[in-house]
Amino acid sequence: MGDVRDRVADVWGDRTPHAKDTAWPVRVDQELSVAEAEVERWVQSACVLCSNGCACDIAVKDGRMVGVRGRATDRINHGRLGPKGLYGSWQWSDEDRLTQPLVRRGSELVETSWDEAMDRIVAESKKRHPLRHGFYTSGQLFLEEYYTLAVIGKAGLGTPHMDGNTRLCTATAAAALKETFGSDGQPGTYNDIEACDALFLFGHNMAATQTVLWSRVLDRVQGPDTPLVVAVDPRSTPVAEIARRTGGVHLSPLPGTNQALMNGLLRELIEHDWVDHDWIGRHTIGYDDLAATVAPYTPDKVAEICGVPADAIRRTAEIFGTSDRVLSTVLQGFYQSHQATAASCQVNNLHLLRGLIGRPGCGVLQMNGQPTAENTRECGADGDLPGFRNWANPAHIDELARLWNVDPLVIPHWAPPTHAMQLWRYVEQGSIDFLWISATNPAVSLPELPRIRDILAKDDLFLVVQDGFLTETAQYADVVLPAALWGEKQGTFTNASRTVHLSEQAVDPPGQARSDLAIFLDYAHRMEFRDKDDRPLIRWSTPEEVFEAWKECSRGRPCDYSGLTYDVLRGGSGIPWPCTTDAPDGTDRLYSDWVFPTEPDVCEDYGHDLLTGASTTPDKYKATAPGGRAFLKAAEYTAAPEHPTDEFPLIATTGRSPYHFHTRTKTGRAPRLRAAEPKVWVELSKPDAEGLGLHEGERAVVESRRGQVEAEVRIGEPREGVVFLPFHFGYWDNESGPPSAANELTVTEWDPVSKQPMFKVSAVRVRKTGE
Ligand SMILES: Nc1nc2c(c(=O)[nH]1)N[C@H]1C(S)=C(S)[C@@H](COP(=O)(O)OP(=O)(O)OC[C@H]3O[C@@H](n4cnc5c(=O)[nH]c(N)nc54)[C@H](O)[C@@H]3O)O[C@H]1N2
Ligand SMILES: Nc1nc2c(c(=O)[nH]1)N[C@H]1C(S)=C(S)[C@@H](COP(=O)(O)OP(=O)(O)OC[C@H]3O[C@@H](n4cnc5c(=O)[nH]c(N)nc54)[C@H](O)[C@@H]3O)O[C@H]1N2
Ligand code: SF4
Ligand SMILES: [Mo]
Repeated sequence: MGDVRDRVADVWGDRTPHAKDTAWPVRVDQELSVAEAEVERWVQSACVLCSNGCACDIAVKDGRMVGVRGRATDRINHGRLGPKGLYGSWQWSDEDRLTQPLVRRGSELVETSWDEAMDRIVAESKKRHPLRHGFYTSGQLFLEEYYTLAVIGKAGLGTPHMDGNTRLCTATAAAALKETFGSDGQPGTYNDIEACDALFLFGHNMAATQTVLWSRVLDRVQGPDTPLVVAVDPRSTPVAEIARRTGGVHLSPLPGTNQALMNGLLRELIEHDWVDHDWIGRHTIGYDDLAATVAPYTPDKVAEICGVPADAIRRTAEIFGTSDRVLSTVLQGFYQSHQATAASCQVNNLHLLRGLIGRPGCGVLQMNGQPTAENTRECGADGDLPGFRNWANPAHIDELARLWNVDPLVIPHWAPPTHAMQLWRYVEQGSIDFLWISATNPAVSLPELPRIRDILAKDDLFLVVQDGFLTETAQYADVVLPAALWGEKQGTFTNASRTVHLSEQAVDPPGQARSDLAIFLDYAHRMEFRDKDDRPLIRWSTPEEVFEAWKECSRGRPCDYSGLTYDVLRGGSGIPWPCTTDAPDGTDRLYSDWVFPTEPDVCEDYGHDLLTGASTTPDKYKATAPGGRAFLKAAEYTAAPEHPTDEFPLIATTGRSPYHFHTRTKTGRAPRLRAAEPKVWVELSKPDAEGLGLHEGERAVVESRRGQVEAEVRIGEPREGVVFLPFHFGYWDNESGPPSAANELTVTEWDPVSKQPMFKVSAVRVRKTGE
């Protein structure tokens, strides 16, 4: 079955309803700029415009990408693609692609050769102590690129200052999984959608941000045995609308109050004894402490803190407490807040209280956002060590040292790796003055942009930016490296459901652009990194060779890739890790044996106090004798660091539109998507708009203590007191226009455990433009 409808007007496409516990039907989506008969080759890949990882084939003609088609045989999307996958992955104009390296001469960036650009980088690098180097990478490169970068940073230079924009994105997913289960690793699977009786979305606007996954949910909702849907979001999103339609609940908490709400839900479960005491006795630690912590959070008290009706809290808890199989997803409404890890752990706790884990339909999906964020984490290109190893466990450091044939002391592990918010602080203070940014655009995506621009513009900073386009960030660089993008290079990546896909090279990169892998390898060779025996530290050159090396690094760890090969990944569908000789087809669902990776010699982290972020010492951790049990971790609610005042009476929250991806470097250049949402807007509730005398379509200024944005007014979705702005609109196509980036407004604050910044709460005021 095919579906050729316009996916801008009709984001989720035709319904293919089906019953519970039956397979999601196939529907193949395709978009071509030429007649199908003219396509010369179809090249296997998967979409890199969100964490869903929809498998597709790229159509090629005359050396150019001319379309995409969803792969019917793939376990993730069963043929479907959403608007970004269909139009944003290849339809962008490449007129202004970077095709040659650039170096700064005075105030100008001028074209240069690869040799000169790389020599300049290497000269600056050799001049400096390793600890003056910082690397800020992405959730959008390939596994092979991250692993190479991680080895360069950890065993070549020996700097702890490496993190990804994944800190802004999925750091909390990783943190919440480590705190509860001992290690990162998605417990659930997308297949739980077919099997669940209730679906909870915590701060996740799946309808806009994983549009294909939402089609999968809609096909259950429209079939027989409709699951009850619960949406927790201060805006009335399409998810909230479906929640109401299924007889579920839309809870609309004030931004920043998730932890109070979660404590309230847990208390209700305990009060009604919707608890599997036998199961938690055998498989968890911490019940008494959890019960004591949540005891004061009565429905009335929570109703007051969160601004939601007490009965809605009761009903929500009842749905969780009495449905046979519950699937939960968690994303930025929870992750980008001041109690991010705490609130996300409470979702895990709801499942643990009832033993709803490791069984069909009972998944927890601590979601990813970016397409390859999972790999940043696994490979240790963020503030983690490769293979989910524990930086505080000397045996794990020894394993890496043996694998790389280096002295364990070379691998930085004397303190936790530097998280991105701290990395930027070090650059601000000048202790890091060599910063290499790859595949991310912090001049638009980091909080408090006026501050970030000052940091990027520092005279004593040597800045390398590696991207396909001359982004807002690249304009500050001393050296700009032109990168090959998706379709122009080969590699693998892993989606939010642990499924690994291979993306083949379909076309040549433009001009002299090179893959990120080739660039990192060139740097490693020029730096002459050596192992203990004076052999080159990095002895691979092709993506497949890196993949083979990575398999060894992952062997025996929770994210075990040892049973995978490029050829196996060409077999029709992506495959979920762990994939080993014992599980050659991969593993759909983790923890079906209810043994969690919490043993001290296995776990990725010894954990933290959720309220303060203080680390648990190894000895204290060992004393809890986890024995494969999961942790029920508790925390009180604390108020957000920003709150409405007389001067700034509204809360601004930020997020996404279905048509644009982040700072729009691709989707802003794809004509269909650009036309769908050409410029920034601000959403207000009806009463707030009336109070301010604002009407739909008028222009308004939104101001915080840090900056301002001018935007078009839309009236509708947020709850009263809350305004919403998409963060997509930087300045590359709006250099002389009024400020349009939501991060002009946001604040430099972060969660104490995951260190993920708080993009979802800023105090603002709004006025009509010109008043
Ligand atoms: N179309 C599109 N899809 C994308 C992306 C994109 O840019 N565009 N980016 C991808 C990436 S990297 C990511 S991380 C994901 C993000 O995917 P989501 O997390 O679904 O997206 P957001 O819009 O950032 O935030 C989700 C919701 O959180 C709500 N929210 C705000 N504050 C609070 C709060 O205090 N509590 C609660 N409960 N909810 C709150 C917002 O109203 C919003 O609807 O999307 C991925 N998919
Ligand atoms: N206010 C607010 N701010 C936010 C968020 C929010 O919800 N609200 N969400 C945060 C989240 S979750 C995220 S993930 C970040 C995203 O923030 P960014 O990572 O800054 O956003 P992107 O626009 O995706 O930037 C990726 C860059 O990589 C380039 N690129 C793409 N592919 C490749 C490649 O293969 N190689 C190289 N070298 N470059 C490539 C693209 O051209 C683009 O410039 O934003 C964060 N910022
Ligand atoms: S849901 Fe995500 S991965 Fe799938 S087509 Fe859309 S953007 Fe691409
Ligand atoms: Mo993200």
